Amino acid sequence: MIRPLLMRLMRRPWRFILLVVIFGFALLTLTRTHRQEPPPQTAYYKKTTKSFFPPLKGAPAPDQDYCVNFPKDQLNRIQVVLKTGANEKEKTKAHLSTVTSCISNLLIVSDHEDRIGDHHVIDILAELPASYKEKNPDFSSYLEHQKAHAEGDIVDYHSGGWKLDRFKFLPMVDKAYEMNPKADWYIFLEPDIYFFWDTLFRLLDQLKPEEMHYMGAPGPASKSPDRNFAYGGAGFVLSQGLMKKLLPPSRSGGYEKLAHRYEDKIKSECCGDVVLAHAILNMTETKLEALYPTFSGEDLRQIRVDKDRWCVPLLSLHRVEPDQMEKLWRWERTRPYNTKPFVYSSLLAYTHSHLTKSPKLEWWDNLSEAPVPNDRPAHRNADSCGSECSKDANCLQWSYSQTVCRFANYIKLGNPVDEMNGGQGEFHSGWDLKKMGELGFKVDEQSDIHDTCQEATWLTPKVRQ
Ligand SMILES: *[C@@H]1O[C@H](CO)[C@@H](O)[C@H](O)[C@H]1NC(C)=O
Ligand SMILES: CC(=O)N[C@H]1CO[C@H](CO)[C@@H](O)[C@@H]1O
Repeated sequence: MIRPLLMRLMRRPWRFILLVVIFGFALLTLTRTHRQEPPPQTAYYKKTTKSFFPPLKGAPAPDQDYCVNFPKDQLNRIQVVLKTGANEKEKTKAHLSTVTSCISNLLIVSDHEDRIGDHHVIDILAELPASYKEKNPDFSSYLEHQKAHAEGDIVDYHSGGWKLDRFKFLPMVDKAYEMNPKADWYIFLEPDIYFFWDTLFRLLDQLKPEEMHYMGAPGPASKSPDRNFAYGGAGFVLSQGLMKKLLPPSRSGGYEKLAHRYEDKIKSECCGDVVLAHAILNMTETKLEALYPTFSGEDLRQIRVDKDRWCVPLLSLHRVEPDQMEKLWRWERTRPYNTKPFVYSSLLAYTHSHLTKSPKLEWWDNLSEAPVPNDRPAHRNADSCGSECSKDANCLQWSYSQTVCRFANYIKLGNPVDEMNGGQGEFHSGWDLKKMGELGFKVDEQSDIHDTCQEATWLTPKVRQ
């Protein structure tokens, strides 16, 4: 077939040339149009990642070391910083015995110097130039505290503590770099943040530390109308490449500190995380790579699991109380193990374990929001509300109280309701197990819930222009 064709072409070379020209032209236009239309950026991508910190196998012993399989070699690459305050001692202790218990090179910064167990807590405000504290009412509680401390008294910050919080951010970043200038990644946490280390390592493993990275959840609009900053309450991550540019060497040795450079800015701004974002943009021209809801900043009762988030890796939770911190840590370390990343729907096995017994709870408000239209039979009683929810394609959970039936297209845990309920009577909540099952939520023979998602969908960072 081919041979005679070739011979015919050889006999009439102009045909051959024409063919090549046409083919070449077609190829050129094809690549042209390809270059003109870059593929649209998708919100999610799929990527196989390896497990770094698998839970323990088998039943835990009473004196179990939950750090046994923590990847210690990763500690050479990361510098974790815990920012706390004198009035957060209980939370800090809980954090140090759970989430940060495996971080042997942890840096703890606070508004006063302290010892907690084996840990030295640094008074990071002591690093600030004297000019910060002069004629600055925000520092009056700090100065009183220091004076009392020097005289051997123990005093609480009471209400003054939160005013000082914003002043910790810049010297905290300065200190982290000064203490460990070679780390690939700098991770900043607060004592009520729960952090899933396995998710962090799987995320960092996909990135190059020498590139510029400033990652976290965008802050709430109430703090700054331009939400282009990483909200402190969700935790945030800076790369080696970024730190190098953020803190250039100074002529007199050491680094040009942020706390000096942005003193005026921090005095006039509301919040430390907002000013840090400003400093990062000003020094490195890097904007926040928003990875919400992987960095979530939400708490256990309010966190929303829905179709879109079902397979999104979960990295941080916020406002986790000390007792919850301990319970969740124990659960995470001993849950049935699979090699997949921890995603939003994995959390349901913890928050919604009651569903292995019943799809309903009494005296419970699951934070369903959308009231069903008035004329529906759903409002007759709790059972009707539940059965109407199962007929609605979008309804994943419902609540019934005071003759009002509400649906939601998400799954939340919510709160217990006082049985007296202000004399307002019954409060029921229910979840639609059939639709949750279709999404991947299943209870096995051992009444365990696991492996809810087949393949993780990682978030593409959102960067505001
Ligand atoms: C950083 O801030 C300084 C002082 O406000 C300003 O002069 C400089 O142009 C800024 N640089 C960038 C890159 O925005
Ligand atoms: C405790 C709580 O947050 N309850 C809420 C439950 O949901 C209803 C409807 O949205 C709200 O009105 C309640 O405040």
